[in-house]
Amino acid sequence: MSGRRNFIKTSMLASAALITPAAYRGNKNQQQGKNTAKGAKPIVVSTWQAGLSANKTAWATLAGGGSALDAVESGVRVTESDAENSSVGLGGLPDCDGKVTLDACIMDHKTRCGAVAFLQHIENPVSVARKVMEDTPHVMLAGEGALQFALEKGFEKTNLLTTSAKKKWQKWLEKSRYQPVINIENHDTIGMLAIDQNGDLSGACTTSGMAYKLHGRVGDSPIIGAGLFVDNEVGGACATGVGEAVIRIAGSAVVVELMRNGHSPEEACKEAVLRIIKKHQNLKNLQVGFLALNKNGEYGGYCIYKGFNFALKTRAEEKLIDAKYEIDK
Ligand code: SD4
Repeated sequence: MSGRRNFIKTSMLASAALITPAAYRGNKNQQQGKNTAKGAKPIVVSTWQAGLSANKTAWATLAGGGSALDAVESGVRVTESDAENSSVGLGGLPDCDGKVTLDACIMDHKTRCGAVAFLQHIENPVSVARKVMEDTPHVMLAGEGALQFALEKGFEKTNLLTTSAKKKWQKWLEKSRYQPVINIENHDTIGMLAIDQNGDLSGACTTSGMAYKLHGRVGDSPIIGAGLFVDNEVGGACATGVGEAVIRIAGSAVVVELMRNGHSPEEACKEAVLRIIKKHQNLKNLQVGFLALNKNGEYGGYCIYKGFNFALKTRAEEKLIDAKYEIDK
């Protein structure tokens, strides 16, 4: 947990010392390569420690012969409904105005996808995203329209701002006076990728975004190709961390394209991380982690700074894995 706690914890406005791409220290001691889960079908992987319990629920679907799509939806719903998790759904830390606004998306093996952004009052945005995918000709609904759609579909309006999250926000207000100071909180957005018994892939990603973000800010998590991308011929990828950096390189789409061109999941995640490093002048606290799963059930993750981990579940294994990283700090 401690790695996760330190994952993102600074201000984008901070005039902190620059860590430039040229100055960063790569960790030379790490072995590069494939992580192959044996007998890896079905398989589910997801970001962070919270992924362990989310994977359990996803696994119940997969082991019963259910689809990867149903598995990832049911899996990430566990994290969304966990009031203790301050980065996703219920209990998520609010924006600078004290509003909990949620981003989520889902994508399946037929390249169908759905997303909601800047959605308030709905505990399980991933399920609204699935409805967008299945019941509309659109890919993404945002804000009031997304809420109206959710209510029409029978989702209940819920107060997502828990007492503890409200207290943290009020404390933040005292010092920060509505400056858009973000990244100062712990983060554990959930991205999940699964392959079912048919060998089909799906993925989901859901978050309350950066705590104390500007009202209206949308991150990478609901953006197909940024926070999540699935191509059933190749594999899937998802991202966690500073969403702006992920969006700038179309992160998850890049990881999938790198796998298409022969990279292992871990190598693909590393390449995407290196691209982010190359494209950003100041790497100070710019943390991003990618997680990828290919069609063969090989998986891997990579992050900028030490501290990102991901959860794996197969018939043979259930564990939390520390992702390799570029900067040892
Ligand atoms: C965002 N990528 O809203 C999300 C935050 C996150 O772990 O992943 N935190 O930018």
